Amino acid sequence: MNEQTMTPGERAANLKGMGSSRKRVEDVRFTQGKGNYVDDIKLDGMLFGAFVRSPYAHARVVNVNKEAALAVPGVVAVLTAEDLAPLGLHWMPTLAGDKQMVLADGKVLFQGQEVAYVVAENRYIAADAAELVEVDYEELPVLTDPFEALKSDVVLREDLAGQTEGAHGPRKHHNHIFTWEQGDKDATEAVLGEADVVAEEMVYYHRTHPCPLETCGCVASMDKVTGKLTLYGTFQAPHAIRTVVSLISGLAEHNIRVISPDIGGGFGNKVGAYAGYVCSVVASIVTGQPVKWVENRMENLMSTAFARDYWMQGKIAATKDGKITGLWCHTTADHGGFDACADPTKFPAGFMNICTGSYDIPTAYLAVDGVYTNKAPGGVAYRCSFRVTEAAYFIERMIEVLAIKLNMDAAELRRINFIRKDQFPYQSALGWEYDSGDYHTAWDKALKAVDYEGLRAEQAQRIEDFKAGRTRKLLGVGLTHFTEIVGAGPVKNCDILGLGMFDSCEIRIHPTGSAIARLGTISQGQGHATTFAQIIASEIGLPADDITLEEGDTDTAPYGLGTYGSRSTPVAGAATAMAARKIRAKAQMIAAYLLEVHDDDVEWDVDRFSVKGAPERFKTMKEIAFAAYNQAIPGLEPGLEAVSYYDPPNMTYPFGAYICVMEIDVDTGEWEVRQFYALDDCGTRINPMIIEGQVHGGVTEALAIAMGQEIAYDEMGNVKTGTLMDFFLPTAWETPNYTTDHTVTPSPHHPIGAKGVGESPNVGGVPAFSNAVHDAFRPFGLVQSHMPHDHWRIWKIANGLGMHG
Ligand code: MCN
Ligand code: CUM
Repeated sequence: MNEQTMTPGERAANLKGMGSSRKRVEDVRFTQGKGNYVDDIKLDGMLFGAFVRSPYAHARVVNVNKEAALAVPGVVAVLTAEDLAPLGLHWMPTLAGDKQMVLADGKVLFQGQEVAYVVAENRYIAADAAELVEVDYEELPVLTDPFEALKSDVVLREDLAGQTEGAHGPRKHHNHIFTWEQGDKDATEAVLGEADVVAEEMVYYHRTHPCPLETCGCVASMDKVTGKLTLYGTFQAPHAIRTVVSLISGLAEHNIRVISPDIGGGFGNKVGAYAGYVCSVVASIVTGQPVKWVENRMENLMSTAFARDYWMQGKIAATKDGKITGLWCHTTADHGGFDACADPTKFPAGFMNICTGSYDIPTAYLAVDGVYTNKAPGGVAYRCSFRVTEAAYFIERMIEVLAIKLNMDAAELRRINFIRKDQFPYQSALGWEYDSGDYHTAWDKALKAVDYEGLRAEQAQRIEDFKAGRTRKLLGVGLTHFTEIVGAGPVKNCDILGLGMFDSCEIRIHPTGSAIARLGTISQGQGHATTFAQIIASEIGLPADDITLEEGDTDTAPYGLGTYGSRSTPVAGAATAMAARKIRAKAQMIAAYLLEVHDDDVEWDVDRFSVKGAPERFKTMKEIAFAAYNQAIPGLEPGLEAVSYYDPPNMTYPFGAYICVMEIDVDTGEWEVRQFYALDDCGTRINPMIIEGQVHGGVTEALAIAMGQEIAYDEMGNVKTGTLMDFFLPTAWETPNYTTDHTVTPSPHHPIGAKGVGESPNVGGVPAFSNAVHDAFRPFGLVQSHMPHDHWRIWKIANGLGMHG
């Protein structure tokens, strides 16, 4: 085959562009142990930092005695708040407009809080010496329940005493952080008052943790000769970290280089700024040596970015035929000791106001109260799309509860309330403009795929058999239709610490027709090096295999806001397409010049420009690239590169229909997922295999959350699930088979029509699993029970319903 005889289809296949299940290029390194993670970084003279952490959830720190620790050979320094105070670094600003102690300043607010930082020649010495730091604590009353906290006289945040205004408006109580309201309260209450039917329920989405395989860590290296600080770390937003470090340390931003090397899973855990980063930077500046800090598993589970912990009180109103007329939600949000949620500035409860879900609900009201408790800070993490997980769980539970009240089939109730295809773009009652969707098509496809009618018939038979004593197993059918909102976001609405949430891509074509692209995002396992090269391949006709992709080095990558909120494809993916199009536009001029025709007389054809009407006369992109470096048009600057900073006009709204079929043993509480069907619509699909992988991973995390995983506290504020002995992390053994499927509804405003997908499976998966448990017990009177549905809790449901004789 040569360039003359190959068909356009063959040439396109050669590119491995959009739509091809190109194998992940990064896996060659990862599967051969050639990944380069933070802990692989070893610099000359590198020291190691370890924290002394509080065993108490709430206590005054009366005294810290460093002497015994400092006497250990190999210990270089022990830092406390007193050492950081003169630098103004004993507290740091949080992404949510609050501030957080870097090292305990007079008191501690959660178990595992950082009290002192020991720097030593190696990790072992640092850990041993940390044990020798003597801290005198005076215990204080502990508040782990947000409802109690709002009534208690105990003041958690003494530093805020007397402050009636927070970063997001008035504070109602000394343990209250903010109230966030959306929608029309009066109108919603009026609708609820007049409705035929109102269902009311408290939906709790428990506290959990992303628990990536690689914990958080960094290496700070201050070069006192050049004045340059290099900070390697597990950062999901390297540029934002550089700016934050500059603002809080006073170092000039050009003297800071932040590098995110390979990251072993982030899942939102690695968005925030942690005490470990600040202490490592300070320690490196003080000692003049590089300092590494890497959390162990317990530290990771106890102290960095938890997820959820939302108490959602809901009321949903409908006509007697099941047409929903209104939705009301009041959420009590447990933020722990500091408000360190990583939300866009104007959204203290993230995008919780997507809680009208996939439904055409004319009137709605949402209020969220953020509350301080004696738990770890964080709160936006774990494939969450900024609280969309909570919102989807809430509405998908409320739909089920309403179906019970109406004595209706829950699939039919959804169908009659879906936003119709012709209603897009759709303005929701809580303020969003859904860009596109086709929910009915997806829903019908899903129900048909699992033989929904057949399942209901089987379930009816099962109930009969159960009642007749022929079986002890129930069958549950868990339905979910979710709508995601990803791609933060329009700069006019979305910023983090004043940094607009655009993203970027810079592409350089080399003379021989290969290329390097650099983005403002950073992969943590999502396969960006594979997929973004595919976008470029399709846009400019160079094979994806000839395109290197680089992310995560702030000295070389264009400024971007990073990877979370499934924003890379919606925002940086758009920037990639736009930068590629700039290159193509210049290539068109060069091609026309070389072919001696007018610019308008050439047309794009997969990997080349050819003369209109004379396809045998063409210049391939490879030829054009070379020409750009020596005989480009007189007067036109040489080279072939472009950069795009993309500010999306709107978010993208992926959606999906998930169905879980579950068997439950009422005597043991054991469950078994018999079938899990996941239909995702993420618009134009760049790499179907990677999408499938994202769905498998996300549904498995959803299984974990719904069926067992939690960060539980006792009344003393002790973390009861701080190790992988008691924090459920599914392995291949517990993971069921999944069937994936799709429809394609392109985003109308995205250059290639793509929507994000990374978080969809968690948004849709959790309600599907939970609804399956509820559905199994629905015929026996269960309306609502809280996750996680572990064996013990399921057994208790059965027991409470009198099923144990
Ligand atoms: N993709 C595609 N076609 C689409 C949409 C996406 O082929 N229409 C591809 C993308 O090009 C990318 C992957 O799917 O390779 C995920 O893309 P996207 O949905 O844009 O999400 P991000 O790249 O921004 O990743 C963030 C998202 C989040 S927020 C969490 S949390 C999460 C998730 O990704 N963390 C992960 N998936 C993860 N997967 C791994 N392995 N590790 C994590 O830490
Ligand atoms: Cu919310 S977890 Mo992801 O956005 O990194």
